[in-house]
Amino acid sequence: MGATYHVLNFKDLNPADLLEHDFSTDVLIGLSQMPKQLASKYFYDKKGSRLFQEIMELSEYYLTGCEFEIISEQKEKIYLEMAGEPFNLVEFGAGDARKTNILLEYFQEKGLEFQYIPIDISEEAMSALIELMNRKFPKLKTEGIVAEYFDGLKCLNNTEYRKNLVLFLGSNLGNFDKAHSRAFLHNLWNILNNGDIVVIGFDLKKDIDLMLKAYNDSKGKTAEFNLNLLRRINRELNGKFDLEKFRFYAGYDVFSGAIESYLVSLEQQQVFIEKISQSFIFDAWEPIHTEYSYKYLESDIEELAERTGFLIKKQLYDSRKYFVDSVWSVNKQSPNTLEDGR
Ligand code: AVI
Repeated sequence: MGATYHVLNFKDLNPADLLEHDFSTDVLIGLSQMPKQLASKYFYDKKGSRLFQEIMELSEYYLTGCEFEIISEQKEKIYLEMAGEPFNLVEFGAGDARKTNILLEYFQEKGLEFQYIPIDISEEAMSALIELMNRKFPKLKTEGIVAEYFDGLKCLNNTEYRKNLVLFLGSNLGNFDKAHSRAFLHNLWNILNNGDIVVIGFDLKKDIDLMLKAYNDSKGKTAEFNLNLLRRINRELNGKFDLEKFRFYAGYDVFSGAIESYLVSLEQQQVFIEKISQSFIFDAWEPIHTEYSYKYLESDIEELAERTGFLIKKQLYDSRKYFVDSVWSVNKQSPNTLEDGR
């Protein structure tokens, strides 16, 4: 037993995937586009992962507290879905798995037979998690995978047949745009078996000021988290970004339902990135888009489940109804409707 992890290697991927997975290529493509963009998946280097932990501890960032409350108080409702047969507990974007720990403890107390498969993009976060698992749950078989979500899915394909409980907590799905969330869930549906359970955390649409405060926190942690991406480019790609010449901005788009985050150039400037042998010109007030954080209506969630082949079994809300952990089961009885283009 015990906990181990492996890093998904480039050799595990097919050549078409390689392009997608190179930081320098993504930076080159993203900064050559109009409007410029950098993907939020690159936030999570060692410093970025630590900053995200700090964000999760802020009361303004209500999402974590809400989900903590849901899991602490309604864990039995998830347990009841899984009692009876051995299963894999797969978690996408596990991070420090603080909320999942509550479930792991509870499942062990109840004598459930399962193995834990956390998937996370950050090797630093994964190695800390594996250390924690060895300390806290030495008897639990844990096999971590360091990979992006879509690649992590490919690994699951290889696991032996067992019932699956898939966790996608923390509103992580909200960082995908609509097309990517559907594609991810559709791929997940393809891999899973009829009756497997998926628990997805959705941040619900609410008072706009409250949502804005969560991303414009008074300690400036979210700004640091975004700016750290430029620091990462400087360190890993030998870039020449002056962080003082950019500011963070987050706004809410009522039509798309997303908090949209940007780094805005404070002056006209040219930035050289040595590893990609290219300079990028920024106008004064030109933005780089860094992140979408989508918020949902209940009807959005219902539509998403239906279109991707899932049945909603339970909606677990926090007491303020800010957040929902939506419990879905894989429905392979009726045809999946993703392809019909509705
Ligand atoms: C990981 N993800 C769900 C967070 C979010 O709310 O979009 C990342 C984050 N960005 C700024 N603060 C937190």
